[in-house]
Amino acid sequence: MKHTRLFSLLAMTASLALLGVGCSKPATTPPAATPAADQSASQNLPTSAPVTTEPTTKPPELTSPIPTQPPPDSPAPTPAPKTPAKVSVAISGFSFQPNSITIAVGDTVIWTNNDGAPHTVTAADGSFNSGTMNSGATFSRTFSTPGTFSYTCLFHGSMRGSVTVTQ
Ligand SMILES: [Cu+2]
Repeated sequence: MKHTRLFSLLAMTASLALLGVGCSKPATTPPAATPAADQSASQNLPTSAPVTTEPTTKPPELTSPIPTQPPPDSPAPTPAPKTPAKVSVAISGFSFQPNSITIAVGDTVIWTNNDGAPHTVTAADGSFNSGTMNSGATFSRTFSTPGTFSYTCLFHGSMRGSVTVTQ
């Protein structure tokens, strides 16, 4: 008799255990569904972030500095400091080429004897004189006073030139 009751009790516990296990199995499935809910929640977060953009308030600040730019600061009287120029006169074919030039005060005239024969550049008023210029020689003079200065070649009286110096 005792054995039968024990068997019945064991059977009952075994059945309860089976029921319990069976009940526990469906209970474990719900947790699997929760991650899906979390994913949906995470997807909502990024979409809400872009909505909170606040760059619309900056454009008015950028437009304000543009009209405030000061257009003045253009003092350009241009004193025009003349840079000394160098003018070349060739001595060729027994003539000064060009035989008449106009320069500014401070400019320099450079004569070059391209002839085979010697020549001179001699001022009529004696203010300057190159002396004998052999073939290929050069003579330069800087004119610091305005006026017209005639010159000639001491060897050939027909060779005449002039330098006009303007202020
Ligand atoms: Cu000459």
